[in-house]
Formats: sequence, C-alpha cells, structure tokens
Amino acid sequence: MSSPIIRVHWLEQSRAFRLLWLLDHLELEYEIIPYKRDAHFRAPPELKKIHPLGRSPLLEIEDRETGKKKILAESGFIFQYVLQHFDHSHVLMSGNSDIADQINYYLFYAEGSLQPPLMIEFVLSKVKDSGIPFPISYLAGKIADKISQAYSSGEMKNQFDFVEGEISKNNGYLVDGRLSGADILMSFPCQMAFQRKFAAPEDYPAISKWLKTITSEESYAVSKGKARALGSKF
Ligand SMILES: N[C@@H](CCC(=O)N[C@@H](CS)C(=O)NCC(=O)O)C(=O)O
Repeated sequence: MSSPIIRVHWLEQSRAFRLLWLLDHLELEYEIIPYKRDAHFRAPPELKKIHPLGRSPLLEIEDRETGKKKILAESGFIFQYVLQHFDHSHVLMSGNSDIADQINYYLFYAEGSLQPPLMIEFVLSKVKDSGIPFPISYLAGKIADKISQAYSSGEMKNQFDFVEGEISKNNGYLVDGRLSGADILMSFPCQMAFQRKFAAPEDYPAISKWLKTITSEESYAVSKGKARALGSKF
C-alpha cells in the first residue's frame, strides 16, 4: 500500500510550527498549505472551510489510491496519530509500552494543563496593553493583576516547577533521556512562557537547557527554514 499524501494547514506564527518539526524529524514528505494571520492576529476565515473551528494546525491525510481525505485537528491528537501511523522505527515514540505511556501523557498535558494558565496570562497581558484611556486602564490593570495573582501566575509556577523536576529526573529530556514527540509538543508553551516573560529562564535552568538542546536538532533548523520561507517571523 502506498503512503498517503500528508498536508499541513499551517498558520504563520503559531503552534502549528511543531507539526512541521515533527514531520521533518521523521523525514516524512508533506505539503504545507499556508495561512496568514489577520490584522488582529487571528486566523483567516478560509481555515473554517477546512475545519469548523478554524484553528491551526490541521493535518490532512489523503489516500493516494482512493482520493479519500481525512482532516485531523488538535495538536496532541495529531501528534499521536502521526507517531502511531508513521513512526514505525520509534524515532520519536517508544516500543516500550511504559515509556510510550509517558510520551502520550505529555501529548495531552501540553494543551490540557500547561497551556490554559499561559493563555490566561496572555489575555490578562492584553487587558493591560489594550490602549484604553486612564483611569479605566489603571483599574483594568489592577483587576488583571488580581486575577493573575489569584490563579494564573501561581498555576504557571506550579506547572513549570513540575516540568523542571521531570526534565531534571530524566537526563535532560521529558521522557527516558532522549528526544521524543513529547519534547517537540512541549517546546511551544515553554518557549512562549519565556518569550512573553510569564516565567523567567533563570528560575528554570533545566527547562532552559532542554530548550537549547532540542532546538539545536537539525530538523528544527529545517522546519524553521520552511516557516521563514513562507514569511513567518518565528
Ligand atoms: N488546542 C488546539 C489549539 C489550536 C489553536 O488555538 N491554534 C491557534 C494557533 S496558535 C489558532 O489557530 N489561532 C487562530 C485564532 O485564534 O484565530 C491545538 O493544540 O491544536
């Protein structure tokens, strides 16, 4: 049976980059269908024609013989699918079921637990940065700070302390002392937290070192090159 056509519906400057990296690391051939963000940094309406939620990444799998297409959404699910169907030699998965369970755990954890407090911090930072006039801006800033203190900044610390501990225990990677799909998926929220200053790299030496190690993979440079060629700034 011939291998299917793989297409990535890729939104510039987004978490969809991880999917390029996953596919490049597995040396799979694929096409990129690029989408530009609008003036409000949102996805364009064309993405809704591919999947009703209009979010990226989306993975399209087309059977070369029948032409039948399948659209997959949700980064963690897409990663699980790609690892199950295309990583037969366990480059980024493991043949050991206990280790595979740990890798799969992070495919759910990244979007399910780590991303939500990050998203709240992001929204709160937008409230403070919204350009509304004084004194409303002052009051809005105070409310944003209160919500952050009461929930998201503490929860960010809780999550980052956990990730720091896991990387320290596992010889510099999330699972089993080597690169896996878990590291690639988890890279985005960790990079974003540092870039947006929701966490400080000096407080998390293991995460900082891990990010340097994994982003020095050849496959990372290959995917970055493709993203930049399509106009993405990161
Ligand atoms: N949990 C989803 C989130 C997808 C998502 O929100 N993607 C963002 C890109 S970072 C997006 O498409 N944003 C466009 C928008 O909000 O309009 C996943 O992991 O795939």
